[in-house]
Amino acid sequence: MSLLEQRTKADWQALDSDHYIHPFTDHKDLGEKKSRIIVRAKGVYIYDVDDNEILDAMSGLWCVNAGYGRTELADAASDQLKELPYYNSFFQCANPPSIELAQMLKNITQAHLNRVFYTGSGSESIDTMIRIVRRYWEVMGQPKRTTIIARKNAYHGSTIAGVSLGGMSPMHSQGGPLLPGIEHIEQPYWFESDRSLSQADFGLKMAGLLEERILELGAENVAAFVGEPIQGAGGVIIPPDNYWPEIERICKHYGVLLVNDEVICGFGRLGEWFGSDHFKVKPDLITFAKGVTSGYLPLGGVMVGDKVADVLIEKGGEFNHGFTYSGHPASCAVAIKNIQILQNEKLVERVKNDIGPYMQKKWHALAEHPVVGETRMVGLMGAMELVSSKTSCERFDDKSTAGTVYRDFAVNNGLVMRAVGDTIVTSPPLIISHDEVDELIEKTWKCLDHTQKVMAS
Ligand code: PXG
Repeated sequence: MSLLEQRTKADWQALDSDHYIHPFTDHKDLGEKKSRIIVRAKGVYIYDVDDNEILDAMSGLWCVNAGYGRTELADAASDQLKELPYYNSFFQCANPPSIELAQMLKNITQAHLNRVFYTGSGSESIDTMIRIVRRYWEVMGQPKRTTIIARKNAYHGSTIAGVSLGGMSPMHSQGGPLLPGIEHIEQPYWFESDRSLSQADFGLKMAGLLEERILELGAENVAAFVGEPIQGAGGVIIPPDNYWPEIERICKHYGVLLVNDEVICGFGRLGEWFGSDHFKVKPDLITFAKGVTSGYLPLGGVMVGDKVADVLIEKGGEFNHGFTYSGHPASCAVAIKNIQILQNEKLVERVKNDIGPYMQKKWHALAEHPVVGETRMVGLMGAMELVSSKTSCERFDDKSTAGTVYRDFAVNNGLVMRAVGDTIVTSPPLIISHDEVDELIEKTWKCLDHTQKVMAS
């Protein structure tokens, strides 16, 4: 008998509420509302225990790039688990999938990114990256270069290093003290600014904040600047085109390492393999996770550029860092198959030339709705701002209410989207069809109508 046949929905909900501590959840609230139990998925749709079909316009948590129900990925995991379920990568050992994947990653990333360190998640990738960056400067004979600069409202994970590097104030307010040696500058969020500057002037101004901070701290104390190419969890904040090239120029000028956190933007999301390719910058390191396996198994990593890797390998000796699951054979086997799917089905090109432009056009048409102040989208990663007044783009007084009204109505009407305050974000699987985009947009419009009605009442 399957698990589903043994229990009722009420059983699951009661057990869940009694024993399961969920991420980012108010459990008193959940105890009253009860969790939605998701039992299966196919393509772009997830199905709950009542068999409601819900279009997942978030790819799970920005990760199911190849879509649900890929038997090739399940088979890759199963075959590998039968052959070699686990062995570690410490003590001069390796396994074939982890080696093969390293070469594939080298091939799909920029030419100077030739080496990978494997982790089990995005947060572990961030921790690893911080240790690599600081170790690099020690080996370089500049041990004072420890400070890492990131942005406010950035998301870099939930471990203590991830929380500290991220710029989420609700996270900073719990469970301190945080990691020392981290600085935050303002994010390039044009819609939240007074919008008096052109996008181009705003891009230069916000990048200039990095230079100001480096000068305040003294370049000799700064190890790296880290940023998501497009901030995901913060609300799909797309910087002006000149922002990243200017950041790169500043990093180069002061000898500061440039790191792109590609946990969301990587593996085709923006219509290029990586966000740094879209913004045409050359990071010294990138962190990745999520889309590398389309979320089918946990895997993350750091791609280390030659400049840093050569120094660490030539002069660094043993790097005292690693995880039990670094280079897990089953996760790596799934990643290999997943990258082959992205390549064979030309999904990255599809996002750039076909489904991306198709969805962007329809998404931007939503800006006509009376409660939408701005729409933005690159590849298949987008956002819209809910506002009370279209002309002034003023927010609703009761911040986050409109976003919550929208999100709850959406999920009860067959559509998953995330609300970040009053910003609605979307990031559907890269395999979404034209008809499914039409369905997503139609449902979105209905959710907007509902939100408008509730907010006016
Ligand atoms: N960096 C970035 C850019 C991320 O988006 C992480 C690091 C951490 O990855 P792990 O695998 O440790 O979770 C992330 C994760 C949301 C949401 O609600 C976003 C993430 C995770 C959970 C929720 O948007 N991103």
